[in-house]
Amino acid sequence: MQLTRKGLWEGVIRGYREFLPRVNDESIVTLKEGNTPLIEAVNLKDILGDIRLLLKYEGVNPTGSFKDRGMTMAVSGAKQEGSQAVICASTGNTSASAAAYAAKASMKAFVLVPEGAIAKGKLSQAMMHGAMVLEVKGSFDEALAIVIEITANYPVTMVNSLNPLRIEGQKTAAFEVCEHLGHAPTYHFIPVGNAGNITAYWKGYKEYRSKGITSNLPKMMGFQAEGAAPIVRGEPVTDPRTVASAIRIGNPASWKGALEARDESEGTIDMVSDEEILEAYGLLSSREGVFCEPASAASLAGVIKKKKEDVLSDGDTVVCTLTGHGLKDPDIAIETAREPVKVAADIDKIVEVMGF
Ligand code: AN7
Repeated sequence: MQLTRKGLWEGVIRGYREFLPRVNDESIVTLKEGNTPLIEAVNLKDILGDIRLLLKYEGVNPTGSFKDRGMTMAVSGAKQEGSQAVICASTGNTSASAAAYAAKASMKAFVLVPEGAIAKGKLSQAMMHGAMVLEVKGSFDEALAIVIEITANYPVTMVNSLNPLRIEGQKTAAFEVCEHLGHAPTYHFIPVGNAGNITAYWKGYKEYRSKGITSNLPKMMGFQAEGAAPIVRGEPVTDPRTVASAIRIGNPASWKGALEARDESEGTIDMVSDEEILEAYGLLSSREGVFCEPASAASLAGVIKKKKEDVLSDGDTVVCTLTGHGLKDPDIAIETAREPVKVAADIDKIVEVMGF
């Protein structure tokens, strides 16, 4: 038998070249992001009835979140322009991704994170990839405002989702969903923080339809955390609070994009409580074997809420984006899951605890 390279995935830029702004081959910076699984949920029928639920598991990207799809584009674009440094503000995942792609590109990375407010996994990534990590005594929103001003005045490329290349890369997740299903879903549920991702998915779905690759569009269903729900409330939140630190954002940069996605798709932007988020987070890991971080579970919490409100019907195809891996935030996992049983190194005691 002959070994063959057929079907090997080369990352989103090479995988979706004809749908993306041009990047010279020598400028492509990739860690082979994208091509993530769409996993059918099978053990939630008691809660969701006969809706068909599929989980777009973005936690398996190279740095453990969907940000890698956008970061390959943003860092490649920066390299193509001859830039030598990138900068972002972040609730964690963007900083981890920027740090990794900058390392791969031999560029400097500066990441501004709210002090003490990002999950350990993410902080460890940014540190290990060699970024300069600036812990700002302030919120994500304040850090982003500073980054915007720095990039206007100094030779450093912004890789937050205000950089349009980020949105371009992230729209490829919608392409993959359509390819897996053979069409667009009925509903697409997604957590909303800075609102770049909902903007990107909607762009992707619209592009596949306008090119005749698909013939339908989903309703876009964005979910914020109750304590950090500026779009739902219609005004910025100055002190956003939620257990889901990734989406602890009070003044989203892509606010307008989220409203367009909602209105054009006849969807909704709604909110879920921390309790609902943590319940969904536990269900995904304990029943479906899919470990995502708390912010990601806002999407399933949204599905459960809309099922209770009778918005969803049997037979609907519903996709949830699970934006980041559960290992990003081990502290919340250990705080919320069942505690390990401490036991002596004694077989009789152990089998007794096991219930035999
Ligand atoms: C796991 O890393 O904003 O609505 O700075 O990490 O596109 O912002 C992260 C956002 C959802 C929200 N789920 O996406 C950052 C950052 C996870 C996230 C979101 C984020 P957007």
